[in-house]
Amino acid sequence: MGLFAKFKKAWFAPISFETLDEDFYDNLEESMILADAGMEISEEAVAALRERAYKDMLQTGDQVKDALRDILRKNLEVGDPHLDLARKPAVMLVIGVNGVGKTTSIGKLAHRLKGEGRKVLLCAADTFRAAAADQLEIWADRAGVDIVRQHEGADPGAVLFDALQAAKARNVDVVLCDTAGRLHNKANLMKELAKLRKIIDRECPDSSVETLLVLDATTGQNGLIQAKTFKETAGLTGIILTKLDGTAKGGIVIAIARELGVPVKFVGLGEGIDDLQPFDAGEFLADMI
Ligand SMILES: Nc1nc2c(ncn2[C@@H]2O[C@H](COP(=O)(O)OP(=O)(O)OP(=O)(O)O)[C@@H](O)[C@H]2O)c(=O)[nH]1
Ligand SMILES: [Mg+2]
Repeated sequence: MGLFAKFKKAWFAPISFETLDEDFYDNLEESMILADAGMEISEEAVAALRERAYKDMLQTGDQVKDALRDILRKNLEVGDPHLDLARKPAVMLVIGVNGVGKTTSIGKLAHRLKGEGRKVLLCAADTFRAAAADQLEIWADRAGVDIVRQHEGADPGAVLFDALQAAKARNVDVVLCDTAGRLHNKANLMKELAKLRKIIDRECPDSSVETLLVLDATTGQNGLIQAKTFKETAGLTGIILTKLDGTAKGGIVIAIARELGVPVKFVGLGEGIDDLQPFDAGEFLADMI
């Protein structure tokens, strides 16, 4: 059983792939839309499947499933799903609206990267909310990695600056930077993210840098609208899709890749430290369909 199999529940599970009649195609399209894959993608995929079934004279349910996986996989191939950690200290700027799972994902990621033998440093640049740095510190302890933090209300840029100096001095492999999900308004938030990015470019011009947007899978298509704003202003290199354990709407993975053109790099499948997995399109489709 693959990683995603236990979340399969409401996706294609109730559909029989054995009889290729009108009902089958209608049900398939409907279930894809219900799974949040998006109307356009669902229509296109089903049309493509019809054509493929006819042209290749597909007979068995397994052949049909394989064809559908193949069609959907093309939507998921939108860039390298691996983190770029090549040039040290690699800096991962983790962004997203409040409550999506930024801090938790950083904790999980720190644990994973440390387990791979990397030296990790956390940066508490969410100074807006009281207790945000405390929460990150709890994760630093759990993962057994260092953290750079300041007092509440400190300038996030100053915290990041400190963290980057520490990273260089301590020969750190990767800095994971937590950011605020909410400021006084959205324009402020975007301005702050741009400022953080500038500091990274100035202090670590040769580093690998990723801007990872954290999205909550349970917010479905609404989350996608937020994501577009972040994409336009912050530039994104990857998505961390959290709370996939809490939804039957796994199709959102396909909609994200297609509508944002940014690869999902990790998925959150629970609240525990081990519940973050690298996203693998082949495995996902094998389990879901
Ligand atoms: N079930 C489940 N819960 C998750 C997952 N990721 C995060 N959570 C929960 O979501 C809640 C919010 O997580 P945080 O990490 O605090 O979110 P945040 O984006 O840092 O929030 P702010 O700092 O307020 O902006 C917590 O209760 C987490 O345990 C996941 O993959 N699955
Ligand atoms: Mg947080």
